[in-house]
Amino acid sequence: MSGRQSKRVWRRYALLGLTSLLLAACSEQTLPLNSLDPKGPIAERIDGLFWPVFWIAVIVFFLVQGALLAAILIFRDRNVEGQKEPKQIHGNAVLEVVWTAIPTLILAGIAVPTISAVFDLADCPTGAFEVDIVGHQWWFEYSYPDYDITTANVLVIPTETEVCANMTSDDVLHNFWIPNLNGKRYLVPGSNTELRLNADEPGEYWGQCAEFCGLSHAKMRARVIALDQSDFDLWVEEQQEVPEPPAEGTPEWEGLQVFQQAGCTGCHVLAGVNEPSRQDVTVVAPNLTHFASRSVFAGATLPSGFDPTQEEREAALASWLADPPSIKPGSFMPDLGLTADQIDALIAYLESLE
Ligand code: HEC
Ligand SMILES: [Cu+2]
Repeated sequence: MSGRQSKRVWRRYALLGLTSLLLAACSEQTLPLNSLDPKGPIAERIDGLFWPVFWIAVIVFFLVQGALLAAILIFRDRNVEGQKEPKQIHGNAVLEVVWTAIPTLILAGIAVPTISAVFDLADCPTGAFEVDIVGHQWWFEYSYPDYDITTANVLVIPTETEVCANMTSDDVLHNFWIPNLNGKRYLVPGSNTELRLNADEPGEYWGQCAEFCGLSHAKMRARVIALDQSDFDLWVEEQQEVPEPPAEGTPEWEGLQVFQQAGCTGCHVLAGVNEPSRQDVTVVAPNLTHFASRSVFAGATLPSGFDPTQEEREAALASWLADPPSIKPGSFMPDLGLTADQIDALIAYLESLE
C-alpha cells in the first residue's frame, strides 16, 4: 500500500470510529450513568445549576474566540506598502479593569446559587427515610435500621420520599454515585457521610462506585430501584419474612445441603439457616436471605445487559459459583471447587429465595 492509500484507509477507520462513538452516545439504553438526566428533585437542583453555567460558558467562549478571530483578521499583515502598526493597547488601565471586572461579576453571580445548593444538599433533612450503606470490596451493603432488613447490590427506596443514606466503609474509600438521583459522595472507613436520594418515578437507576478501591473497582456497581409506596411496603414485608426451608428431597433442598456443607455459611448470612438475629453478625459477604428478589448480584454486575432472561441469570450465577475471582478479580469469595451438580443444586436453592 502506498503511503497515500494507507493514509486514506486510516482516515476512514478514524471516521468510522468517531461515527460509532457518536451513535453510541445517542442511545439512551447504553447510557445508564447519565448525570444530565435528572429523575428527582435533588438531581434536578444540580441540573438546574449545570445548564445556566454551561450556557454562560458557551457565550463567553464565542465572545472571546470571536474577538480573537476579529483581531487576527482585521489587524493581519496585508503585505501592502505603508500599512500602519495597529494601536497598541498593552497596559491600558480602563480595559484591564473592565476585563477583570466582568469575569469577577460572572463568577460571583454563579457562586450564589452554587453555594446555596451545595449547603442545601450537604445534609439530610430531619425526618428523612433512613437507610445505611456500607461499602465493601467490591459490593454495597444496604440495611434499613427501622425494619431489620439487610440486603446488597440493589437498594430499594420508596418514590417521592426524602431518603437519607448514612454511609461508611468497611475497608477502603468508596464512593456511591447514582447519577440520575444525586452527585457522588464518599464512603469513608471509620467515619459517616450522608447522601440524599429522592426519585420522582418508580424505576431502576444505575450507579457505580466512583472512587478507585482496588482490583475490582470497575465491577463495583449499584442499582437503585424506586417503588411506589404500596409496592415498597409489600417489598418490606417480603424482606422481613424468614424463608421456609425447602421440602426434603427437592432440588432446592439438595441446594440447602450443599450450602451448609460447602462452607457458604462461614461468610454468608441466610435467615433461618445460620443466623438468629441479622444484626449480630459481622458482615463479610452479601446477605442471601432474599437473594432471588434482587435483579443483580456480584456488585450489580451480573447478569449483564439490560433485560436478562432467567436463563441468562442462571448461567451468570453458575459462572459466579464456579469461580468468583475469574469474574471479579481479587474477589473475597474464593473458588470453592464446586461440582456441576452442586452448582445446579445451589442455583435451584438460591433462586427459590424470593
Ligand atoms: C470466604 C467467604 C465466602 C464464602 C465461603 C462464600 N462466599 Fe459467596 N460471597 C462472598 C463475598 C465476599 C461475596 C461478594 C463478592 C463481590 O461481589 O465482590 C460473595 C457473593 C456471593 C453471591 C452473590 C450475592 C450478591 O447478592 O451479590 C452469591 C450468590 C454467593 N456468594 C453464594 C455463595 C455460595 C453458594 C457459597 C458456598 C458454596 C459461598 N458464596 C461461599 C464470600 C464468600
Ligand atoms: Cu469501591
